[in-house]
Amino acid sequence: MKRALITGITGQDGSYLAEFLLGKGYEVHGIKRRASSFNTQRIDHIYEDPHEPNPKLKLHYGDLSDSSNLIRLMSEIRPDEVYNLAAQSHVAVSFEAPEYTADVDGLGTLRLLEAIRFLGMEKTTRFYQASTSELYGKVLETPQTETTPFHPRSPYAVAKMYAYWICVNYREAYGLYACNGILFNHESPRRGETFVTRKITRGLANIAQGLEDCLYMGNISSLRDWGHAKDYVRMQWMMLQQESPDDFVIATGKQYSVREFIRWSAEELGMTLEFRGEGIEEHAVVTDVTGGDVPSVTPGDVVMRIDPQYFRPAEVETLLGDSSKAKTLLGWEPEITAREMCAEMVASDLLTARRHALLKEHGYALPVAVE
Ligand code: NDP
Ligand code: GDR
Repeated sequence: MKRALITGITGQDGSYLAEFLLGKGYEVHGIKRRASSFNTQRIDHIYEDPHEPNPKLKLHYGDLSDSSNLIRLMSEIRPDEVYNLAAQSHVAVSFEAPEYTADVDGLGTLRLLEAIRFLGMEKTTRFYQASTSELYGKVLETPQTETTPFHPRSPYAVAKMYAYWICVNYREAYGLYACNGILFNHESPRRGETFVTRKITRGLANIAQGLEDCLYMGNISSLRDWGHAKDYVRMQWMMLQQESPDDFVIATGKQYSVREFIRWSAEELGMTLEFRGEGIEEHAVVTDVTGGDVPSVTPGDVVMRIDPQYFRPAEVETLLGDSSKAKTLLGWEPEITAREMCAEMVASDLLTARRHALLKEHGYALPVAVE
């Protein structure tokens, strides 16, 4: 039985990857952070009582900023495969907390690689690094491939660039089996609530159910290549099954604007939107309501406005990936389109919003968190 260690197991990708590896018969170990409240919601459904004999999923407290913790866990677990998914992964937040982001996203990767080397496991342990399309930043070539030059545009991207190169370096210097997956944006109903797609699907579902009035957005002209997290974690595993390590771009090859994603989400709920005005005056007006899922919205309502607080000091305006290498060498292709994913996310957030609305109607509602 193979043993895997996932850092960031409580995040979006970590939860899907854990499910995937358990399905393949792996023993899965995950690092979770100590928090003042429970932070395992995304993996509670696969959690196994440690008192049961031979649980296949084991969680350990740890943090990528703590070398001694990582060395101890690595020596106790002795994993065949390490998936380094843990990160301060929010680009906008990295401008607010650049030093922390550099420590966790950049040096955290080095700490894991050093733990493997220090324990003499460089010939037995394979390493996956969650690299990112943010490395391309101010894009120098479209579409972006494994050979497109990097130009990072945020403290997050700069930290991830260090992580990318330290993986390449440990592969070249010590023969470590280390791969970079240069993943473009991928989403799902488990996406963190402050990333743009989830903010939109959750916000509009809440508006439809009368729990919020208006969605406040940043740069909605931004273009992204959005895939589904389930498709992308499959590729993370595939990368570590090759004979020799390599780096791969993972993308769908299709690009849409944030504005388009807002329009799709509204359509899924039965609302037709018209975007009016320009720049920070731009707003979305409901022109038609056709579905039965929007009891609280009527034509003429403004459901989206621009708030400059969500603009970034430096923006990545456009990203579009070419994953031909992954298709040719590994036979990987995405199965879920961005529009299908949007529909799945809206359906999931609408269910939650309906539950909330029902509680509100009966006087039991808790406040709905918004960003
Ligand atoms: P999430 O933000 O959903 O998950 C991040 C995970 O890292 C969480 O489990 C979080 O724990 C954990 N974490 C954060 N800081 C630390 C720390 N100091 N020590 C240990 N664990 C920590 O990210 P995703 O699942 O979306 O992404 C996974 C990885 O892939 C990240 O590295 C991200 O940067 C990268 N990536 C993501 C893309 C995407 O579109 N989703 C695209 C390209 C790359 P907690 O739950 O406690 O917060
Ligand atoms: P990104 O994802 O920065 O690409 O990083 P995010 O969803 O945060 O932003 C995508 C684009 O939407 C614009 N935008 C807004 N973004 C947020 N979060 N909130 C808003 O209100 C808003 N309005 C407009 C952004 O400016 C941006 O252009 C994600 C993360 O998962 C990274 O960890 C990962 O490396 C990259 O994807 C690939």
